[in-house]
Amino acid sequence: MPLNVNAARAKVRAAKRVAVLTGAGVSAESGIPTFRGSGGFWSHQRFEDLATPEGFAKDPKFVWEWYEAHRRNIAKAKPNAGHLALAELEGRVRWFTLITQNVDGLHDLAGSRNVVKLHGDIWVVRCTVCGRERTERAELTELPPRCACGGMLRPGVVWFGEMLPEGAMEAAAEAVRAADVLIVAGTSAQVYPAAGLIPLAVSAGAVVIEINPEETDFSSEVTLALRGTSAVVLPELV
Ligand code: BJW
Ligand code: ZN
Repeated sequence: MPLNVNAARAKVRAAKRVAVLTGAGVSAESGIPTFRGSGGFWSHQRFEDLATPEGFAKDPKFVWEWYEAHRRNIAKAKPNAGHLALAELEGRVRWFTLITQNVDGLHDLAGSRNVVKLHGDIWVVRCTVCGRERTERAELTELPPRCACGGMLRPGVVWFGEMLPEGAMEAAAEAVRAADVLIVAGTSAQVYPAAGLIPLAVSAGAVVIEINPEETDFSSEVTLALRGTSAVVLPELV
């Protein structure tokens, strides 16, 4: 086993407070594509059309068709060894917060409990007129779907230019500021404010452990960079 994993394991073992920041890469081995990079959604789709309120306003049916296909793919996916390792780690550390940018719900399915969802939840739908929200896992046949009030529903996710769910960023920042160790797994760390949690941890003096097969903009700032996939490295770490 590489030396870095041993060093990282010692840091995690010594930590009283652990925070974790995850991104799309942790679900890649469950069969859910990432956003950026080759094979990512946005290598063949314009994010402006699919992940902005302007794109949705212009063509809600197109956006919903994409999201419904994405929802069906996620519905088939199972948590992988990386998700399971994080749930196991939570059981061993008294003070643990899992901050995720993912909307797929796989951390919940793996058994993680204290989860802060920065970018919403793909299983939630919200009315664009009355604001009511509900969990909806069933296949949506009529697209775009409608609320009981007649208003159009939208996916309960956060698009570019939109505010994060109330309190989510505050809870995430508080967890990171207090953490002895921050594990950053499977994110390109290009989307803010989530990516800002990494320099926040560095400046607060936390040990930052990055798990990613590729380098990121923050690789040179982290304490330990573990180059590998999360379904392999996270179980080794935990
Ligand atoms: C593996 C692996 C394996 C592969 N194992 N790893 C300039 C400066 C600062 C901010 C801004 C700016 N200009 C604009 C902004 C704001 C904007 C922003 O950050 N833009 C940047 C692009 C610059 N942010 C926002 O708008 C946010 N809101 C906000 O700031 O509100 C305040 C405000 C309002 C109005 C104006 C200004 C400010 C909201 C951001 C919402 C992001 N939403 C999305 C879509 C969600 C819906 C959905 O899922 O469909 O969230 S975008 C997309 O990116 C998704 C992800 O959560 C997010 C992050 O992506 P992630 O997870 O990092 O995935 P990838 O694909 O990028 O990377 C995968 C990584 O995994 C790679 O590194 C691989 O190597 C790795 N990997 N296999 C481990 N097996
Ligand atoms: Zn409504």
